[in-house]
Amino acid sequence: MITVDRITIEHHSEPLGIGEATPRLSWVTGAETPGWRQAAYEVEAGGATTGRVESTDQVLVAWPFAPLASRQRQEVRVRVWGAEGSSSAWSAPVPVEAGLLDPALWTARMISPTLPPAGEGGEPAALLRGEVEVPADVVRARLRATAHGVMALSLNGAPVGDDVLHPGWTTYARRLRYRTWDVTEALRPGANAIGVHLADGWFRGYLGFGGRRDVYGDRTAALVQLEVTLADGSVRTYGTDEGWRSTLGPLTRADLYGGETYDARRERRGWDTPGFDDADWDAVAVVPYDAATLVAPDGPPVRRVETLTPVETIATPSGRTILDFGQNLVGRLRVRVPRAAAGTAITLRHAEVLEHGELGTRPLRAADATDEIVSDGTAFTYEPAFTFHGFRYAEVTGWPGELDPTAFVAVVTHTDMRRTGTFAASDPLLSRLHENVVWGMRGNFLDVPTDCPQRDERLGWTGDLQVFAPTAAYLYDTGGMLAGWLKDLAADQFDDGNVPVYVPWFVADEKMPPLDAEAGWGDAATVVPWTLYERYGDAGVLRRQWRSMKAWTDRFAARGGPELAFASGFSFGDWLDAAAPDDQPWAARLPWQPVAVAYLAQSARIMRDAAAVLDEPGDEARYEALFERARARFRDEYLTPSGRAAFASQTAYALAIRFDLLDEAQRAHAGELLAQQVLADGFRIGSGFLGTPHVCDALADTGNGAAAWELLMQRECPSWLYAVTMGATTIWERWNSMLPDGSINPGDMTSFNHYALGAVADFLQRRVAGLAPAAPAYRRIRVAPLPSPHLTWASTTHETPYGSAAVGWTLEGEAFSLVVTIPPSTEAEVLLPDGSDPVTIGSGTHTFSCRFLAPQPPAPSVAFAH
Ligand code: RAM
Repeated sequence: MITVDRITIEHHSEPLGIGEATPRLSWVTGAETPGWRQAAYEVEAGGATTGRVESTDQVLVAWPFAPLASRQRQEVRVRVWGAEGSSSAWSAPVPVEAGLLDPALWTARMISPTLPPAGEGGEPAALLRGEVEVPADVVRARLRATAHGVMALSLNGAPVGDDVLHPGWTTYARRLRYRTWDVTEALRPGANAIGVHLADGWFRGYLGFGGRRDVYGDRTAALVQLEVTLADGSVRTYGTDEGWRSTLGPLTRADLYGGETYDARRERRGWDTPGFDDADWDAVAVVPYDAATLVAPDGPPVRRVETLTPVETIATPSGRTILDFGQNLVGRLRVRVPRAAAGTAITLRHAEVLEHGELGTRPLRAADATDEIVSDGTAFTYEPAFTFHGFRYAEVTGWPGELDPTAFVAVVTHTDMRRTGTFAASDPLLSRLHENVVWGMRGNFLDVPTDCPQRDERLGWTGDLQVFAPTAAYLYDTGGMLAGWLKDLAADQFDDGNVPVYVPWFVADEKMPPLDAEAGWGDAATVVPWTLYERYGDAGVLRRQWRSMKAWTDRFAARGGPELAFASGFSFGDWLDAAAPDDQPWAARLPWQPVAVAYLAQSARIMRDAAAVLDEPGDEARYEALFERARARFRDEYLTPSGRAAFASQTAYALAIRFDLLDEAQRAHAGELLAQQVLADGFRIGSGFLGTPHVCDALADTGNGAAAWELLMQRECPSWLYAVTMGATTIWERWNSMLPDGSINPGDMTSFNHYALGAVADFLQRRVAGLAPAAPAYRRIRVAPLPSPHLTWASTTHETPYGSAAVGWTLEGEAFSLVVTIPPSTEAEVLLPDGSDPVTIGSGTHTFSCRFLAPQPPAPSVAFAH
């Protein structure tokens, strides 16, 4: 039986109110027949059909019909035929509905509340309300909204949607995101009340590491439009306007970094229901906005994704009470507050680690991460609305009576992406390392891919994502979220082509020196789109980013100067190399100039290949030439003719090997020297953010996998497993964020939740277990596992754009066996670790076995010294 199981519209999980008039379509086919391939398809939508199309395409297929009009809704269904004549039934229909594709359709006005001046420690949140009269014959109702700030919406007393911190963080001046919700069921004939709870968020709250507020403006505002379709097909719109009213709500303080103060005594019961008396509320001010900047989402919203309960209640040496949730996470606490005298204040402080048995808040720097709850005398449940904390531990003070840990849950909050990848292995530390990477991603994919989620920073550092994107794209479906972030990157790009070191960009600290084209950071402009192409087959993202990609690469090359000498200035370089002093994270073993030349070569190579995909022969030739120039520079300046690095370091060899800077003989020798370097470093990490993700691959690619294994399984600091042995449940910013004696690294930049060094997970998935893309979207897969006597088994799964793939192997003595499953319409090349010829397989499950003689880890060699 052939089935069409999952139709997706662009990268949308819920294609309601989308911004594309011609969204691309993808579908997954199910077929029991081994080796099944799609040979033809038919798509039907809104009464139109493509007829039978002879094509194997099923990922991001161009919209085959007339463009959707604003608000137009259609149901899409697909059927397919196999090469051997088999066919599927029609798939279940999937509705797709366009949002407002024409800015003129926005008739609502942007309104700003009138609020008392800020209290101590941050601004309060506002309530805004308006009422509308709707006719009885409404057949469809849509609410669209956005804000300067962050908002929660309600209609007739019930929440609208389950988004958290809407509209998230984009380059607001150019891209302000709105969302569309179906409110048909919640609307009633006659009077309806719309409520908006509005706080500062990224727009106006504390942002970055320089103590800045009001980054995007000094007043919050909301834009809400209700559109109802009547039985006769006519549409009426209502929305925020000067008739709305505002007041101060129960949140007397609400800030992303600082936390919230909730005063239950200030609740305005019934405020978002019709007929509420708002006579003592204030008028609102209409503020200007540009409807042309409003954009529909590319990815899913932020939601509450999971809850965790405390695993332990700790009494600290100083007599405080701390709840341990057993996992460093991002979100906030939901608290069942018992009855207490009105005015009783409960304080919740959050931190990632304990130090000397007490809450370790120093790494949070100026982020207070403190929530306060003030009782009104009743029992109620409270969860902050407009803040998030990175924490494992919460200190509770002021609790009425004996603390009841069952009154607390931690609500894990992040962009609600579909999970697509897993990895596990027989060594529990390695499995935990992988799990830590997953948690690190979850904590830092809260609308924007950030470096860290806890301190006064939480920025979309481009370098961090540049190294982590392949891992991210495997673990979760990031196709929509990252495509959206790349639009912000392009929108924030400077006129000279330079890419900001974080996106969305603003000046976080006036004292920060201006940064020139930053190797490894700005390269997110090329690497991330290329990763989305490679992993999801999204050539459209290359086309859309093409100008941005070119502008970056050209600017980066220009910084190098005619000789590509990168003669002056500062650069982050191989950031946070374990050898760098705690207060000089840029002082890596390898100077930044060779890193820059290598990364320039990599971007040029990506540009050459992307130009070929986009059929831009002029650019292809131009970037091939740039690649050759960068390669020549690297070889002339930083390499001996035999392939020895001038600045011997793991990063130098790893980048040279991975970025294709060597000829064949040099490459073999460089691989050997890298293995020797790793040995000389005591099988410990000898690299930073930019080098580390490439070291194991460079070893494995040159036949030195045994050295990669020693590095991977190392437990002494610096190593990946060191943090795991220290009880880490996320990836740290520094190799030694926590020192072996349990004290926190004294540097003022010490996060316990930073995904950059977790980029090694891509190696675990793609190489250790062995599931790699050999053609865009995994249409062709490469299965080349890297077994080791360190493990008796490893396995990985990935939901590819074509369907589920899985690789698992076992090793008992010398007996290696492998099970590979790949989805319909794909094929895989399987390379067994005995070095036998590759085998090509089609869809279905296949088993293999062979004898595996484990190579020895490197031993000291004279060749290294001479
Ligand atoms: C710090 C963080 C971040 C990194 C920058 C350069 O803010 O470590 O991850 O990208 O520095």
